Amino acid sequence: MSGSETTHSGLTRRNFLKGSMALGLTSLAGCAPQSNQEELLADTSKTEPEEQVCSGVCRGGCAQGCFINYHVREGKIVRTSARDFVDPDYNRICIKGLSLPERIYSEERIKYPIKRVGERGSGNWERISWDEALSLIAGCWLENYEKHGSLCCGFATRTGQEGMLYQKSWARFKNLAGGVDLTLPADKHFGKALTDVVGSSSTGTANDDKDWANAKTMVFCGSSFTETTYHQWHWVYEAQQKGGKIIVIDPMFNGIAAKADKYIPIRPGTDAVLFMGMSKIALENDWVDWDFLKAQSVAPGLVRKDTGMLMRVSDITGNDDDDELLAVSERSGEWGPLSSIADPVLHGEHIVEGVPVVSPLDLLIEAVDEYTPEKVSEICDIPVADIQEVAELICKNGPVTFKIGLGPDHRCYGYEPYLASGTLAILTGNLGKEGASHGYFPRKISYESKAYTAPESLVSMGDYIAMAPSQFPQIMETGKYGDYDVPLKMLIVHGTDFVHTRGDRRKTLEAIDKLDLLVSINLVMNDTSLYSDIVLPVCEWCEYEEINGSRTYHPFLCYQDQVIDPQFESKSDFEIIKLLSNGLGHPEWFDFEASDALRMCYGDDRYERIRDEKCVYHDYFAEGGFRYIYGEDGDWGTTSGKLQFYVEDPGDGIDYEPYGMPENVAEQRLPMWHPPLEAWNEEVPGYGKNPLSETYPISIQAEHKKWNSQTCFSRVGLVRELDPEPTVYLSAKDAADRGIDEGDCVKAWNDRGYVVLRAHINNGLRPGFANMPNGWLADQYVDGHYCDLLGDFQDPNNENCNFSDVLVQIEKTEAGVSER
Ligand SMILES: Nc1nc2c(c(=O)[nH]1)N[C@H]1C(S)=C(S)[C@@H](COP(=O)(O)OP(=O)(O)OC[C@H]3O[C@@H](n4cnc5c(=O)[nH]c(N)nc54)[C@H](O)[C@@H]3O)O[C@H]1N2
Ligand SMILES: Nc1nc2c(c(=O)[nH]1)N[C@H]1C(S)=C(S)[C@@H](COP(=O)(O)OP(=O)(O)OC[C@H]3O[C@@H](n4cnc5c(=O)[nH]c(N)nc54)[C@H](O)[C@@H]3O)O[C@H]1N2
Ligand code: SF4
Ligand SMILES: [Mo]
Repeated sequence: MSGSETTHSGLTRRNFLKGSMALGLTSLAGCAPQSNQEELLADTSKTEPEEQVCSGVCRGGCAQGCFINYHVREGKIVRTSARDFVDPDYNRICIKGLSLPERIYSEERIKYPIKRVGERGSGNWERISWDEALSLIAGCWLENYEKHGSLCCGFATRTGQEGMLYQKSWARFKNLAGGVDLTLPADKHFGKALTDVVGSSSTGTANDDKDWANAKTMVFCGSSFTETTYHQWHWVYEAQQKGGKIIVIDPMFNGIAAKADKYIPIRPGTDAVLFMGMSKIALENDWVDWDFLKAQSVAPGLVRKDTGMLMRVSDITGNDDDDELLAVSERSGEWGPLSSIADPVLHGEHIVEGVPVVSPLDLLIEAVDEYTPEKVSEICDIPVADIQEVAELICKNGPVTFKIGLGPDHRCYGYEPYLASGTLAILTGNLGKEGASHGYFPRKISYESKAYTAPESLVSMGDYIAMAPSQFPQIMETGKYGDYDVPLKMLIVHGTDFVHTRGDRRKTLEAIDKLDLLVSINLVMNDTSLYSDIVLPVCEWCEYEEINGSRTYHPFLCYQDQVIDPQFESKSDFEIIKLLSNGLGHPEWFDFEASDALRMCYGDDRYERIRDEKCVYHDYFAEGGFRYIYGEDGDWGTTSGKLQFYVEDPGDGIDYEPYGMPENVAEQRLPMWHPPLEAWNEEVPGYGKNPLSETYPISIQAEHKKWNSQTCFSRVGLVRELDPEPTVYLSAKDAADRGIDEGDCVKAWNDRGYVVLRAHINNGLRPGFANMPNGWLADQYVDGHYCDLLGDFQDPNNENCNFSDVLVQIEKTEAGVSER
């Protein structure tokens, strides 16, 4: 254990209490015990080792950010438990949080820096010192930098670590060193669409979890809520107990479907059609909240026929500051700024100062017009009566909370379901009030850290540019990204499994072979580490001071004590970044300590409060109480300032220039639908199935399971005991057609690759649709890899990985069974 204040082993409980009191119980800089006075005062002459309790945050990719007690005896963490938040209603922990001691002391951890000997991926390694590792990395980097400039080095990260110090320190380093950002674009459609439609924050548009209790209808679409969002389930259950109705739209009868009042087993990839059909029903039955629509949405605005943009006062004055929307008065026919027109027209075409304009609401009505209940029924494979019933419930039994999960996102054209469902929420007035929202995380966390991440006083070595990771093989092949020359020679991967997550693993591996140097910074050997040239051992989350970052559902900032010293030769990401900066000849970039970095991110006062109190509300919430309703102040933060069922500029915010700009901006402005690019394997009149499905008739998707946080716990024995091996779930029909029994070993393949794994039968799956849960590493499969099946083809409108837009064939195999 490090730091003199945190070392109490060997003390009796009484001595410890005295010591703690002398210091002031909450003023310990390191581990502050969380015990009540009674417990502390209880006389104990027991000889068992003293237990000290430290605070921490579990911060892998599940984004729950559970507040954790580390129970320490004789300098060792013996167990973890849930720790009290300021409001204990949020207290939770899961089996993965309980398994942290095993993760910390695991034999699987990388103990010291290692260097590849022999072929990439051969698994032969040589132990090296930190000095040697750093000089190899810096040597390669500086040599290439001199020849080619900053774009010689790429970086990839993703959901491995949700800490503020981690995220902002890497951001600062990359801004100063320059390079290519190849971070996985997962979950992009949903973030982009929510920003465009509902507003200010890509993921922070939900109300606080406690607000579930106010919902009368809850819509779960493509959300594996009881697997991935299980800590929120009790709020939902409470709402249901009060009479709230749960609607579940999902091609798989999943955990939340088992709790549904109405379950809709939709055809995969067709959600946008269902939501457009329901919007048509809302409009035709006059189940629209007109007051809300007029006050909060773009409905009273005017779309310029020439540009497709919403018309603004500035279009007339020429002054960009006049960015308010224009509207036309119903009574007088005169135009003016929207806020000055009490009776805006909602329909028709007009000429404003010589510019022909059209009503966005009319454009919406036109866009959804073809989606009659009969047509929706055909495309989505849902009975007309069910469509009517669900539409009526959503339109008439408000307030409604929409939870559109990531199922629809992980497909090509994944933007569409979020725009279409957002449109229904807008039409029915189900935003910005209690019980009504459409989002994922409850709030936007916007601590100002620009001074830290982009320091003006320091000069960077070159540009830092985000590029679509789907283009990684192309970049390595041609040295080009669109019009840019990209002399990418090395890649530094941290907090992600680049090889595992990018799609089409075999292409990734071929491209990696063209690099001079691949560096993986990790705790364990993941698929990327296995193919790396140098692997650096990183600290476990409790081995250094941290504060949770932006992605959590709960409304608290929580402090991670340094509970123990870094194990083995590991170093924290922050310390590694410091060493890299020194190696590049820039010690001045990080000439301070981790706590100074946290001070720069959060500000001195806030940092000290979090450190001392361990858990505080985000400081823009009222003290002593908490309530968060997104948008109740009418501040939507969209480009027009209004809720947008008409997205005037869907290309805005796509940062993968020059590659990733939408090709067809105009069609993305309104709800629409395309069949999935690959996984379209059922015959629908007018939308013939993909001919590839004759050869590969099964579409697979990857559910995120409660036993994994992506791959963060893949090598933790306790968790693997409960969920020991990769599996594929097949419908009873698909299994029977192939003579596959429960527990058989099967091979799934397509033109790109194959995987061999255990099969289970799930009667809740649609025939032709299989589930291959995510989060396994190459050596855990019998053979092959799920990611070998994935394509890296692109949605033409947005860069995103298409984990569930995949066709395969599956058959029983004996391969590998004997080795198991
Ligand atoms: N325990 C745990 N929690 C996690 C994670 C984890 O790995 N483990 N990962 C985190 C991350 S990064 C993410 S992105 C989220 C993902 O969490 P969720 O938003 O829950 O998404 P998935 O687990 O992908 O669930 C997908 C659901 O969508 C359904 N689905 C698939 N295709 C379609 C479709 O076309 N239409 C409809 N309506 N449904 C469809 C599937 O059947 C499945 O039920 O979870 C986060 N939380
Ligand atoms: N086949 C398939 N693949 C998928 C998905 C799918 O549905 N199917 N889902 C995708 C989705 S939605 C997402 S968001 C991505 C996430 O993809 P990744 O970001 O690759 O997922 P993680 O498993 O969270 O990656 C975490 C890695 O970071 C390491 N790590 C943990 N803590 C630290 C730390 O403090 N420092 C450093 N340096 N490393 C650390 C972990 O050991 C692990 O190897 O996966 C995607 N991959
Ligand atoms: S893995 Fe997620 S849900 Fe489980 S304890 Fe950690 S933060 Fe909480
Ligand atoms: Mo994700």
